[in-house]
Amino acid sequence: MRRKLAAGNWKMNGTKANLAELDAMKSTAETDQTDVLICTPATLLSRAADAVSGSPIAVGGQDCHANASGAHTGDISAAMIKDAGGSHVITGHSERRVDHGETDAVVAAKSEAAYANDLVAVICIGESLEERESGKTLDVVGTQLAGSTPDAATGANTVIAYEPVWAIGTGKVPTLEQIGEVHDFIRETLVERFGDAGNDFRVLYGGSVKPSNASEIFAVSNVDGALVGGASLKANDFNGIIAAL
Ligand code: G2H
Repeated sequence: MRRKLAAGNWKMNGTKANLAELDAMKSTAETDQTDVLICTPATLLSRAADAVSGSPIAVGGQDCHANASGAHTGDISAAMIKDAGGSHVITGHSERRVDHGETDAVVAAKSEAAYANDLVAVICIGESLEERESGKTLDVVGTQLAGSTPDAATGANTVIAYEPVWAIGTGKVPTLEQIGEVHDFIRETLVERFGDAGNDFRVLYGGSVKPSNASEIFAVSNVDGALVGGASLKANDFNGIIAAL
């Protein structure tokens, strides 16, 4: 039985003042007994880890370098995320793939760095609008899933997040049928590659998830939770999503 996961991605948002939002999420996370994760900017991670200490909320990073250390100005390593109190790291978010030219091979290497430091990798995949409209969605998602997921991936060290790029921060949400088609495909592909263990991976949906649409999305087959951007910044919104799980 896969536990549901409500994961927040604060992206490049938040300063110390925003840590109060984490406090306001604690009681919902405790009552609901679902897994809750907030991936903060690196600057807040250590403080966020202190803020959620003793609660069921986990914190994580939004990216890590594939290397352990060295001359990579501005980057952070998986070990640094672990040291700051993180338990997870997002790898291959489409904004990193687009803004920083990250390829599937780079995403896989970053995910391996996560495993080496006892972090769970939240590996993101998803098609662009052009790819969706030209009927290439499953090809693109299948290629990204194969290339970004290391052979060492398991349901314990990896979460897959399906995020159609055209639905991110746009308010546009795929139909439930479209979400179900891709999530079923991801599950089948994981089972083909990893055998029965492919059933252990949680597959999250991401892209304009809000309290008002969370329940119907979570009811779709093979949707094990959500990776939430904008609606994870405010406890009022994110608590509604946690409660919908
Ligand atoms: C997709 C998602 C969080 P939003 O990027 O990863 O963002 O919920 O704002 O569409």
